[in-house]
Formats: sequence, structure tokens, C-alpha cells
Amino acid sequence: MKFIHAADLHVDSPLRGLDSYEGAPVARLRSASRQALMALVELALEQSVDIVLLAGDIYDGNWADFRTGLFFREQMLRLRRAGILVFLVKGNHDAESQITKQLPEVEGVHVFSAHKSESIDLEALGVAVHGRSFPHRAVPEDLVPLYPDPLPGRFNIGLLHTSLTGREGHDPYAPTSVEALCNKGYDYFALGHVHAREVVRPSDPRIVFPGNLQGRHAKETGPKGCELVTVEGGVITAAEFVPLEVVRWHQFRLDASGLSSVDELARHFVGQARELVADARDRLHAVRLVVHGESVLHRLEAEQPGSIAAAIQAATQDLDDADLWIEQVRLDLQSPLDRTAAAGRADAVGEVVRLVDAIGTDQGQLKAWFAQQVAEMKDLPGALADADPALFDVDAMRVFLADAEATVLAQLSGVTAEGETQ
Ligand SMILES: [Mn+2]
Repeated sequence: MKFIHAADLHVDSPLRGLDSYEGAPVARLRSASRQALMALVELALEQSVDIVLLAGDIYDGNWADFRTGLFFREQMLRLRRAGILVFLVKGNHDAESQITKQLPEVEGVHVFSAHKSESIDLEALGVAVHGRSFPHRAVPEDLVPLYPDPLPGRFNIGLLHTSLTGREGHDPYAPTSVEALCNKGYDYFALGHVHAREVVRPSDPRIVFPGNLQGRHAKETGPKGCELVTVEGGVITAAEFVPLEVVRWHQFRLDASGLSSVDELARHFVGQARELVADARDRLHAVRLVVHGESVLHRLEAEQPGSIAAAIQAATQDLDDADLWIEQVRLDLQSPLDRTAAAGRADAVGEVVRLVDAIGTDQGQLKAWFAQQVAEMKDLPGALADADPALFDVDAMRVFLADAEATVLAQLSGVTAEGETQ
């Protein structure tokens, strides 16, 4: 007996803000959640699995129109025609109260009730599936005690949308503990909700968050996909993760230490980018890049803002053997100045470094300085202009201070012609 376990499909999840990125592959990004579901169906057909389990958040929210539901239904029919059974629970995003539009149900696709937990006994497969859907977006109680007892002589699977004991970045819904799951007496817990894959417990019972099927933004990085599990004689004999995403997100730090020209930067990036895509050439790679390190490129950027991002874009144009899109280039560069030596200098450079040291080592001064800088920026974008400077953490302020120092020093070095090693 073989089954697939997936969760958090978020089909047709809206991707906000894409229009602000020039050259963004908008159509490919928008269709990625559908393409990943189609890839899941193809895997199920190829592997001739018996069951597909979907552990909630199939939809991101109420459908904008019926096309979202019709697309999902069409994919379920492909499974149905191959005799594959589907079991699903609704999660917080697609809770019963959230999805107001309805379509005729598909025979062979079992949607667990939101009002009571149920068990489905599949005698021919030697499997029992237990589950319960979310009635509302917020489910504060532990649902596990309400799940039925295991059926004797069956491989018992619990299908559950839960934050478990809490996971960073995820709202605490249907919280429960590993201990509670273990005490239930099931063989496998097919969990959903947490978008990062996690094998919570490898066996007795096996407890898995498969992660989402397709990353939706730069914070959902790396391979995304489903679990493919084989059970023989009531025992798991194979379990593997199968990547299915069509767009892979990356957050990538490029070390620019010691690089002294945009050509060097471009060459360095091309080498790293080729490695990044090497094990998955057949998909789009979306990259959020942080360029860091001590480099005179900082001075170039201060003199000609946008230089580094443009050099990276240019390098990407040269990469005709990789399907790569740079979502964003962030900078975390330092000027290669010897600050200790500079602090002893009698000139303007020494004065700047001493002033920055004084501000940076006194949190009160640092906060006051930061608030003043923000107040002086008249043309901040709306959301940022309304942000409270007190909410920024001290480390973020220090990065901002170091950036200001480097900018001032870059300008000064043009006047004094010393302090830079170029
Ligand atoms: Mn969820």
C-alpha cells in the first residue's frame, strides 16, 4: 500500500506586490501553486498510490471565483479516474466558514466533517484514516482527544491541521503535543499548517509536516513537495520526500569581501548562482540576495546608488544556462576602513569614526539619533513613514549607523584621498 501526504497547497494564493518588480515572471509565479498540484497528481499516477492525504489549507482563502475550485476538482477527478482515494481536512485558511462558494462533490474524495471527528475504514487496504476539519479559522482547542481510537488490525492514519506545540511564524491553531499524538495509538500522523518540512518523529508513530507544496515568497525557501510512503504488512517500509515545486525560492548571501569592481562581483555571482541551481535545473529559481562583506564596492554604491543591484542583474542576463530571477538585492556592505586606526586620526575621517563610536556604544544616543534620521526623511513610502522608530531593534539601528558612516566616509575620501585602499 502506498500513499502520498501533502498539505498547505494554497491553490491560487495571491502574490501581492509582484507588479513593483520590473521583469518579474508574474505569470509563472502566479500559476506555480497550480503547477505544483498538477505535479502531485502526476506523481500519484506514476507511483500508482492508493491514497492521497491533504492535511488542510488546500485553498488560501475564499475563492475569488469558481475557477479555483473547478481547477482543484479537475485534479481530483484525474486521481479518481485512476482509482486513487483522496482524504482531506480543511485548515484555518480554508475552514468551513471561510469558503462560501460550493461545487458538486467528487466521488472518492472524502472531506472530513468540521463538526465531529470521523474514521474511515478501508478494509481492503488494511488502513483506517481519522480526521476532522476546521469549522472556523481559529481553532484554539486540542482536537486530538476528540479523534477516535485506532481500529485494531489497521494501519491507522491521523489527518490533522495543527501548529503542534507552536512553530515560529505560524498561528497557534489546534495546538497539541507530540506526547498526545504518541498516546493516540496511531501509526502515522499526516500533519499540515507548518510550511517548513519537518519530520517531527521518525517512527511509532511517524509524525510529519510535509511543508507546503510550493513556496509562495522569499521566506519559503528550498525544495517543497510531499511525502511518499509505502506500508507493507502494517509497517512503514519506505518514506521519502519528493520535491514538486516549480519555482524554488532562495535567500542567498553573496560575500563580496575584497572584491573591487562590478566585473569581479558579476563573475563571483555567476559562479555561486550556477551552484545554486545545479541540483534542479528544470525549474525557475527566485533569489533574494544579500551582498555583504568589506569591500570598496561600498564606495561605488555610495557614489552611484543602484550599481550593485544592476551588476547582479547584468550577471543574471549572462546566465543563459540557468532559469533565474533576482527578486531583490539587499546590501550589507562595510567599508574596508581600519576603524581602530582611523579613530586616532586628527582629520574629518577620525572625527566621523569617533562620533559613530560614541553614538553606537550608547543605546540612548543611538535611539535618539535613529529617531532623528527617520523624522528627517520626508519622502518615505507610506507604510514606513507611519512606522514607529521605537519598534526597530538596536541591531537594525547599528546596521543603519554603519551604513551612514560608510556613506559619509565614501564622500569624505573623495575629498581627502586617504583612508581607502583602492
Ligand atoms: Mn494553516
